[in-house]
Amino acid sequence: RQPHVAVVGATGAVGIEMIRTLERRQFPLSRLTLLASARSAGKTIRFRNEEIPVQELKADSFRGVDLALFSAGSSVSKQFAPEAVKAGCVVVDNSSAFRMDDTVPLVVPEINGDDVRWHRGIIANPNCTTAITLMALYPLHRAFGCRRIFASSYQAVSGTGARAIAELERQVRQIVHGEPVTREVYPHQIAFNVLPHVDSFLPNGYTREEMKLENEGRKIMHHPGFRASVTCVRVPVYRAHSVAVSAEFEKPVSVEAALDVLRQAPGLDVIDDPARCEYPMPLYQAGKDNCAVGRIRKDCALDNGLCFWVCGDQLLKGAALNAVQIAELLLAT
Ligand code: A2P
Ligand code: 11C
Repeated sequence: RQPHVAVVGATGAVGIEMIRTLERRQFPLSRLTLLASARSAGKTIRFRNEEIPVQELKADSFRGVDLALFSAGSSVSKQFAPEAVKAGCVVVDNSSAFRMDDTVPLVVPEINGDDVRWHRGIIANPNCTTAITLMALYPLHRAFGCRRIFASSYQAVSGTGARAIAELERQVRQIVHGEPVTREVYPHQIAFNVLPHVDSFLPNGYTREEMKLENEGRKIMHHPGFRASVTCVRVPVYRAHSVAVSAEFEKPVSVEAALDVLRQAPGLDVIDDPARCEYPMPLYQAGKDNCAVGRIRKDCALDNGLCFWVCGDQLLKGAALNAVQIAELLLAT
């Protein structure tokens, strides 16, 4: 019997991609239930030539549902994922609510797919910047043993959600028409600007988003000693995150050996021909399943160090695609 699948947050930037990804990958499901807030009840979303009505999420929404993909924020996940599990449903949760819970696997299928086996009803999907960075870092870690990284991210507004996409569009229009710029989502104008601020600040001066790379990276790579010093930056890009990484390894590394490793890594393309101005860029990674890595060079300030630049569609590998890949693994195990 094929599973009855629900998408929670079906009208959001990630939810829409989850629905498209289920359709595109011909995920075997018998029925699709779409859930969002009361504001969206009555809207319809097309799936496999059918207009499916969006329903208001309620505690009893999961009766008869086998598998639920959640992407409606942490507070919705905290409140409703346990309800779904009680109803016998397995949850793949894209929020940060359960990622660091020891009873919840945190999975990137290309890295630690076996971890889905020990779930107790909830499996967490990693932070988008973390997932994209690890797609390139993990194969290098396996080959050379990564000690630590220094990284800066360049994160697209769609990471914040549908309202932030609208904010960038509106501000660009306002500036072009010489109108006053209005703000609703970010603390500063995002159009023609960059904000060194993603998520909320912690007592150590980093933001929550910045610390996710170390904390989630340790769990996903099974590497408790991994260290990461990160600056996360919001840029006026609609879609696809980029990360500049300097990584220090236990073993000596060369660009050639790193390229060999990266060319064989699943879910990753190498685009690296600086002489022809070829390197990954978010504009061209948007809409692609694979992440892309380039600008691979020896780090001139670290021993056994490499610098690289990795880009990925954070709504896909950073969220919806990874969640659907986890669901596919669940069906296969
Ligand atoms: P809605 O569109 O009805 O507000 P994004 O990250 O793009 O902002 O999307 C967030 C998603 O989470 C949307 O689908 C949104 O639904 C949904 N959502 C937000 N709050 C709730 C809630 N309290 N209950 C159910 N869904 C919610
Ligand atoms: C952003 N990465 O681009 C964030 C959004 O941990 O799931 C997702 C935050 C998270 O703003």
